Amino acid sequence: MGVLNVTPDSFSDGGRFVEPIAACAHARRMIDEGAAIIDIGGESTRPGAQPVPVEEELRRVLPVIEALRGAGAVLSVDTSKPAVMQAAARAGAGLINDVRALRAPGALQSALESGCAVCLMHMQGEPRSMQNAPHYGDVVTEVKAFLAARARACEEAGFARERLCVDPGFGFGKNQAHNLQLLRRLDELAASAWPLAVGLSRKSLLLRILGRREGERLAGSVALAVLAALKDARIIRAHDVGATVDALRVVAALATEAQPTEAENLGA
Ligand code: YH5
Repeated sequence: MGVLNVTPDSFSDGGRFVEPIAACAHARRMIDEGAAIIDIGGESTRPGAQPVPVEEELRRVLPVIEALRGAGAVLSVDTSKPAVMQAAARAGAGLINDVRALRAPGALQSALESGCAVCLMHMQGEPRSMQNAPHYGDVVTEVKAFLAARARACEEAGFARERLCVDPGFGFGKNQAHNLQLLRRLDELAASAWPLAVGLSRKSLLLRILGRREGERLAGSVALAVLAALKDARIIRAHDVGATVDALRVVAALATEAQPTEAENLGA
C-alpha cells in the first residue's frame, strides 16, 4: 500500500502533492514500482494535526481518486468522515482506511453501503493529543481486543469478513515501549480472524532507534516492513514503494520459490 498524501500540512512530502497532477504522477510511479493499493489521504492524522472540514477533504481527495480510476491499483481513501467515504466510493475507491475504525457517528453505515473494503485501525485518543500520555495494561491484548470488537461490530452490521482487515496503528497513542511490544508480538495480532495491515514507514519509532530525520529512515523502514511480513502482516503501508516491494519479494520467495525435492533433502 503506497502512501499518497494530498494534505498541504503533511510533513513527509512537504505538501508537494497538493496539486492533483503531481499527486497522480506520484501514484502512477508507486503503481509501476509494485503498489497494489494507493492510500489517498486528505486529512493529516499525524500527532498534533488539526481536523480538516469535510468540504476541504473532498476537494483534496476526489479529483485524485477520479484521475486514478483504472490506473491498476485499488484506491484507498484515508478518512473517518461518512460523507467522504460515500463520495470516494462513488468516484472509484475500493477501500476505506479509517484510523478511527468507523467509530464516528454514521461511519459504519456509510462504509457498509459504500460496498468498499475497510481497514480498521487502533488509536488511543485523538491525533491532537494521542502522544501526551498513552497508557495500557497489556498493549497487545488491548489492541487485539479492540480490533476484534470493531471487526465483529462490522460483521454484525452486514460486512462480509472478506471486506475487513485490521491494523494496530503504530504511533497512534503509543509510546516506544508500546510500539516495540506490538512489533515483537505482531504474530499474535496476525493470528486473529482478519488479515493484518501495518504502517511503520518513516515513523518516529525509527527516530528513537536510529536518531534519523524523517527523510533518512528508508533502510529502517524497509527493515520494519520485512519484520512485519515475516510475522504474517498482509498489507504493508509504505512511502518508499520500490525498495519496500523488492524487500517483500525476497520474503515472498521463501514461501514460493525453489523448494528442495525430497531427494535433495536426503542428500542425493
Ligand atoms: C497506519 O499505521 N499511519 S498516517 C508520522 C511520521 C511518519 C509517518 C513522524 N495512516 C497509518 O504515516 N493508516 C497513517 O513521522 C495510517 N495504518 C493505517 N491503516 C501517519 C504516518 C506517519 C506519521
